[in-house]
Order: sequence, then structure tokens, then C-alpha cells
Amino acid sequence: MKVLLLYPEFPDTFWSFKHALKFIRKKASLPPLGLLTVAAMLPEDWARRLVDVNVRKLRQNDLDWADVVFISGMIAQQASARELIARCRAAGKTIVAGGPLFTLGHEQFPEVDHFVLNEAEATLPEFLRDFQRHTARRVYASPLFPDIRQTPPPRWELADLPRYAAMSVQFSRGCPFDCEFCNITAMFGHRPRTKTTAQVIAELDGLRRAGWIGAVFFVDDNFIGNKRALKEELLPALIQWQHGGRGTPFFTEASINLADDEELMRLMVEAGFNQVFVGIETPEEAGLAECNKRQNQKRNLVADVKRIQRAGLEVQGGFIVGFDSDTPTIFARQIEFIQKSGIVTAMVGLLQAIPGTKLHQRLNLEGRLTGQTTGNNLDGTTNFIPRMNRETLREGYRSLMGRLYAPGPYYRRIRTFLREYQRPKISSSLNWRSFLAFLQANLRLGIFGRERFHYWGLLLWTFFRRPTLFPMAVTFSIYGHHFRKTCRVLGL
Ligand code: B12
Ligand code: SF4
Repeated sequence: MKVLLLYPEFPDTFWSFKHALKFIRKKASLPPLGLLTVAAMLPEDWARRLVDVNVRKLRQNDLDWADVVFISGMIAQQASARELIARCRAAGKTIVAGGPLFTLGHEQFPEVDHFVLNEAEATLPEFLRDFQRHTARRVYASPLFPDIRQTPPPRWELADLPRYAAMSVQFSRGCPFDCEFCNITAMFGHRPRTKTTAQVIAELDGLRRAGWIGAVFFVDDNFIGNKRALKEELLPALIQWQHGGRGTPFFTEASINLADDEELMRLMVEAGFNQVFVGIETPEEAGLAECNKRQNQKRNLVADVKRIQRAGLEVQGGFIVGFDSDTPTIFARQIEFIQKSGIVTAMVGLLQAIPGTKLHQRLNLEGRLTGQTTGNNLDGTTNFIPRMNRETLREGYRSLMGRLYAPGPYYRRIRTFLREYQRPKISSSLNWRSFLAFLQANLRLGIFGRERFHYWGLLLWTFFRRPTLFPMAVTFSIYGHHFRKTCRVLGL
């Protein structure tokens, strides 16, 4: 059996980092970990080929080669997924689909032959058994949250690693919290399930063997969901592992209560973590209460962010506007918060209702849903009737994004951050790509860019005040270019 593993293209959005990746001659941020994991669960004698359309085109000979196509994706990739499915159909291939896009809405893909939904650990073995007996059903789903201590290491050799900016590994699935808009708990449950330390180390060793020396993203929904396992097992083992190698920078996602645990932050930094994405959502207590973001309530969120930054972890923040309790003052409040906290990469989205979330259920009951989500809450659209006037919300969002990423405030935010930040213990080693990126940045941002005065101002300031953070200043400048371009593409 020859299996073609297909990963659809991401649209040009904030998270694609498309315009920044060009500077370092990379094609995509991360490889499709779900498909690489599924590849490892297929029978040993099956041949496998991965085509991630974000890094290379799907060719006719890929389709001619394949007996069956396994396609994955998230909602944001649905347009490309539909195109790929149509091509596979036209080529007469059997199509098997799985991953978040299909788990949350398989009914919308009548052309697909088999859906293997939820976590493959729970559904794939039964499908494979039936498929080999030619008795496979159309849909395989499971309410179970499987033990991931049996999950095999991803088949890295199928991916063209040098084309990606970073690699990903997963330690845990699930999150103990219950935010109304989030579908993580519906998909992965409340009890964080963890892999064993030995599994994680084996995955990292596999990456090293495959020649990877760059950054690694721990794609956990909330890395600190099980603090005990981290402090007693995983982090000490990672510290040990780093000593045996050249130093791999890690980044991840965590909830704000990370700021309460000095020991945990210290261990994370020692283990090589230098960046963490935190869902802050809103500085307004009413908004936090409305979406049940308990862990963010009644705190000084700016002070929390600064504490994490001072520990040596850059904070990237997720923010939302469009809560029922939001009034038109929210736009200025968000900007003020983000500027003060020095969160350079601030992903502000309009609230969208994703199927499977409590928010979706509530808005459905209230008769306020207007259509399907685009799956990308940063594209300036909503799929429900907001309490605020729709035009006020859209305009407010547009102007918020414009002001946040305009060169003046953006470069000021970088300085606010660099003043606070501790130099990371482990960071990406500089190589010819970094050097080329620096030259390109000088040309595109420093000579032709509208931000040129801000750019040189920042570089000079960093050179004299925080010289060890100079590479970060260049990286942030390149990100700013990407964010501004994306705002233009999205008409923000
Ligand atoms: C890494 C990640 C990203 C990376 C993607 C990189 C990549 N190449 O994959 C980046 C940073 C680009 C990203 C971006 C976004 N993401 Co994202 N992301 C994740 C994250 C944290 C981890 C994904 C992962 O690697 N998981 C580990 C693997 C092992 O799990 P998996 O992919 O689910 O695969 C398992 C099963 O689903 C199944 N499976 C998967 N594929 C297939 C295929 C077949 C054939 C079969 C049988 C089974 C199967 O088997 C696997 C093993 O169990 C998830 C959260 C999560 N916990 O998964 C969110 C998640 C996938 N992202 C999400 C969202 C919303 C986004 C954004 C839209 C965010 C935004 N607001 O802009 C953007 C969209 C991208 C864009 N450019 O527009 C949502 C998706 C919701 C949905 N239903 O589609 C998730 C679930 C998070 C959430 N809060 O809800 N993301
Ligand atoms: S803390 Fe993050 S992952 Fe957990 S439920 Fe809230 S938004 Fe989802």
C-alpha cells in the first residue's frame, strides 16, 4: 500500500509568518506533526510520502504513485483542503481525512471516502484493520481521550526539515481550564495527559539524529497543565539533555499562572525555553468573567507578563475583542495594555465561535450565529451577531491593528520588551541564514522600508544598551514587516 500524506496550505495570515520566513529562506513555520505521527502508526510495510503544500507543490506523479491519500488540516486550511480533495477525487484516489478540520465538521466534505476523527490513537487502529479487510466504514470517531504514552515518535524522515523554521514535539494534550471560546477541552479533555519523559527525549534525539539543530516548539495546549510532572521529571531531564548537545531553544504555550511559580520559570529557562505564548484575551474583568477565563481574573496582568519576561521568557500574547461586555473603549484599552506590557507579538483577534465550543452552543441557543467560522480569528471577521454595533466593532478592530503594528508603536514596544528581558540561556545559533536575513533586513527595512528611521534607531539603541539582544531586535523588526504586510493583505 502506498500512502500519500497531504497537508493543505495555510492562508496568508499572522500565524503563517510567510513574509518573515522569506528573510531566512524557509517555506513554513512548522511541519505537520499530526500527519507525521499518523505516519508512524501505519503498518510497517506500507510506503509513505508526505506532501506539505506549504513547502512544495502537489505533483501529478505524487497522485499517480499513491494508492490512498491521508489528508489532515485545521479550519483555517479548508480552502486548500477542498482543492486538494477535488484533485485526489479527479485522480480516482481513496481519500481518508482526519485532524481538527474534519473532527469538527466532517459533514461538509461529501467527497471524502473515510473519516478517521478525533485522536488517531483512538480511531486509527480499528480503521486500519477494517480497511485491510475491505470493510471500512465511512466514519470512525471516539469520545475517548487515549493514553498518549503509547504514541510512537513522529516519522521525521518524511519531512524536508531544512525547509521549516522550527520543529515541533508534543508532551501533553488537554487543559485543566474551561475558556468558553476554546475547543481544546472539547477535543482533548480537561485532564492533561502526558507522554513519558523517555518518549519526549526519544523524540528530541530523533530530531537531532535527523540533523535538526534549530528551535523546537512544544505544541502543548497548556504546557504547565501538569506542573508536578514538569518539575520532577521532564524539565530536569531536558536540562540534562541540553548539556549533552549544542543547545536547542524551546518555545511553548502556557497559562498566565506560570507567573506565580518562580521555580517553574527558572527550570524552564534552564531547560532552554525562551518564549511562551499566553492567552491574555482582555484586560477587562467583565470580558474575562464572561468567557470564564478564571485563571486571568483579579490579577495584575501587566506585572505578571513582566515577571515572566524578567525570568527569561519572551511572552507572546493572544487577545480578543468582541465579547458581549466590550464597549468601544476596549480598543484603546487593549492598545494601552499591549504597549505597557511590551508584548511585541500580540495576536489580537475578533471573537469567533468555533463549533464544539461552549460559546458556539450559547450563541446558537441565543439565535446569534450567522455562519461558519473561517477558523482564523485574525482575519477581521466574526460569525455571530455581536452586542456592539457590527460596523463599530469592525472599524475598531481595523484601527486597533493598524495602530498596534504601525512602525512607531511597534518599535516602541520592542524597546519596552528588551529593557525588561533577561538574555536567554539558550538561543538559536547564528548561521549564514541569520547573516543573510540581517543583510536583507538592512536593505528592505533599513533602506526601502517606511520604518527605516525606527529600524536604525532600534539597532543603535540595542547595540549600545542591550548588545546581547541584538539578534532579537533584528528578528522583531522582520516580524513587524510580516505583520504590517499581513494587515494590508487582510485589508486591516
Ligand atoms: C502547532 C499549531 C499550529 C501551528 C501549525 C503548524 C503545523 N504545520 O501544523 C501554527 C502556529 C501555524 C498554527 C496556527 C493556527 N492555529 Co493552530 N494549533 C497548533 C497546535 C497547538 C498543535 C498542533 C499539533 O501539532 N498537534 C499535535 C498533533 C499530534 O495533533 P493533531 O495535529 O491534532 O493530530 C492528531 C489527530 O488530530 C489526528 N490526525 C491529525 N491529522 C490526521 C490525518 C489523518 C488522515 C488521520 C487519520 C488522523 C489525523 O491524529 C493525530 C494524533 O492523534 C493545535 C492545538 C492542538 N492541541 O493540536 C492548534 C490548533 C490546531 N490551531 C488552531 C487554530 C485556530 C489556529 C489558527 C487559526 C490560530 C489563529 N487564531 O490564527 C492559526 C491558523 C493558521 C494560519 N496561518 O492561519 C485550532 C484549530 C481549530 C480547528 N478546528 O481547526 C487548534 C486545535 C487550537 C485551538 N485552540 O483550538 N497552529
Ligand atoms: S487556558 Fe488556553 S487551552 Fe486552556 S481552555 Fe483556556 S484558551 Fe483553551
